[in-house]
Amino acid sequence: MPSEHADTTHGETAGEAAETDSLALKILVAGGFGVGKTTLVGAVSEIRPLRTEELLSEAGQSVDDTDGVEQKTTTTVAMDFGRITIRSGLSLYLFGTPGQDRFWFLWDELSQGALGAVVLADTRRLEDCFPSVDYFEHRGIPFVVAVNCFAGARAYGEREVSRALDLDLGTPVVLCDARDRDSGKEVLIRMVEYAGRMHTARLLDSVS
Ligand SMILES: Nc1nc2c(ncn2[C@@H]2O[C@H](COP(=O)(O)OP(=O)(O)OP(=O)(O)O)[C@@H](O)[C@H]2O)c(=O)[nH]1
Ligand SMILES: [Mg+2]
Repeated sequence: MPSEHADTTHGETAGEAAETDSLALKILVAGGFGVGKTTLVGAVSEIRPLRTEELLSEAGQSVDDTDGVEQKTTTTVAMDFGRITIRSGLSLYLFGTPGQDRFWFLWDELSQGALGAVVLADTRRLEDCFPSVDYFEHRGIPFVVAVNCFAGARAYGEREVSRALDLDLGTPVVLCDARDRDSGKEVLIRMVEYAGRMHTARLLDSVS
């Protein structure tokens, strides 16, 4: 669940207290290997992002498919962590997942308490994000699909991507550049708005 910090002290009026209230939401940044998760968290984070990169080794060459990201020399082995303030009183704690199948065991731990997720996709290998899409769908965690538009990749529209991934109607697809702060922030705002709507709808369903 999202954590809420009400930094109120004795003697404050309700108005003053409201101004100092702050909400921190946990968001996952997921997707296949080398799709730009670490890049996105680093681009938007206002603190120095925590990274857990290790060099890609020769031993891993057969499983680490760097087609399209040939300049990639490292991979995330635990998680990325960053923080962004969306507006006064609302910040997001970003947790980037490791992209390789051998680190799946970390996902359940990472997704604990997450409001929602961003699934990054690369249209040159869209199938790599199927496991992430399945993971969040099965657990009922709201997510948006953010297509990281690599140079040289054919441009697909949001509808085409949605159809190719067989997404539930309403699951947002956003085009982005993971290296660009404003673009990444836009994705996160869409994610928070969507997750807010989903969680509210579920709450209303549960009391009706
Ligand atoms: N051209 C281009 N390159 C990008 C973009 N985003 C990331 N890259 C490059 O693609 C490579 C992969 O980026 P990462 O951010 O490490 O990908 P990742 O999803 O964290 O990778 P893993 O943690 O190993 O799964 C890096 O070499 C980036 O510089 C992009 O939008 N355009
Ligand atoms: Mg990474």
